[in-house]
Amino acid sequence: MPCPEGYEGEACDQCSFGFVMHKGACVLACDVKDCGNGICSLAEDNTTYCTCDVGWAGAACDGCAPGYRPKVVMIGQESACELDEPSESAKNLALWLDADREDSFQVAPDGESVLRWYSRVKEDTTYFSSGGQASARPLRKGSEVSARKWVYFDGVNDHLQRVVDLKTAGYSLFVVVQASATDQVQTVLSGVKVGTILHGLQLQATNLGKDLFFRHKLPANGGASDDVTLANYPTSTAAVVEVHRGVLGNQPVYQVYNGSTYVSSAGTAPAFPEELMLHLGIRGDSDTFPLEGRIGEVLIFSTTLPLDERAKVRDYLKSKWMPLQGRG
Ligand SMILES: [Ca+2]
Repeated sequence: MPCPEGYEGEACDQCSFGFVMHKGACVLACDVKDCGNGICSLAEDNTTYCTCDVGWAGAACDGCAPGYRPKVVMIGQESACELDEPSESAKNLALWLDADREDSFQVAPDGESVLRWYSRVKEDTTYFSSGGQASARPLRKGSEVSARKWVYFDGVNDHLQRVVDLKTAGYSLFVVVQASATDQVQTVLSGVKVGTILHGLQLQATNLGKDLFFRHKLPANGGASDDVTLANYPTSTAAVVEVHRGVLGNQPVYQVYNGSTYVSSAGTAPAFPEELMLHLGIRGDSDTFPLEGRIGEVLIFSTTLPLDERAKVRDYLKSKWMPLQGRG
């Protein structure tokens, strides 16, 4: 007498191929697991697993795969994962550091201290380097803010540097940073023209960790500088910091975004020098004002992004790094 469908063996107590034992019965393999965004697959040993659709991952294909993020959808629409990209402006990226990308890092054998941080910009094989001393290397590790990994600077010598070629009149700069709220000036990012000791660019958390200070200074303008200070910038929580070099009434200006409005400098806002030695976590010409905090992502576009593009990049960074905070 033949066994019922799904059973085999002398006593018909084994499951046939394509069926698995589930709650005492042999059922179709694909009935036992909900592969939300994928298909149920059967392995040689009769176990099942989900083969996820592109962009999805996890045992039940219910999470976004590395390199993808949850797409914001309307109520009633199916959830989706979209490619983890800042926006269509990505083609104008001159620098893209992403702390969450495993393949962007070369770390020491301890598994955490950063030796090299590569840019995600395609065909850019150069990297930020921490130099030789172990005590000067920031650490790449997870945080309580999100499941993603950040690069942590301990406030004592930690820094990364690289020459960045930015022959551009305008740019848009975004940094995801959380500086500790201590009574000291902290350098998030700085740049010096190669071969000089003067600042080309400084981004600092200062004044009890509550203000953000941006300065652009070039040797050519005799030490004068354009300064933009934002009071009460939320450096005690992770923030997206933005600086845009654009034009306002025929005058080049810096625009720094404080979360709701743009604050502009009154100066002449010189462009980047051709080559800039860019430093993360330390002021370029000295070991002073080191950052104690963490950096998630750095984006530099080689053009001044229009307002709608800035908003898209900002939204991308917020959804990626600050999922529990307001999207403002
Ligand atoms: Ca250190």
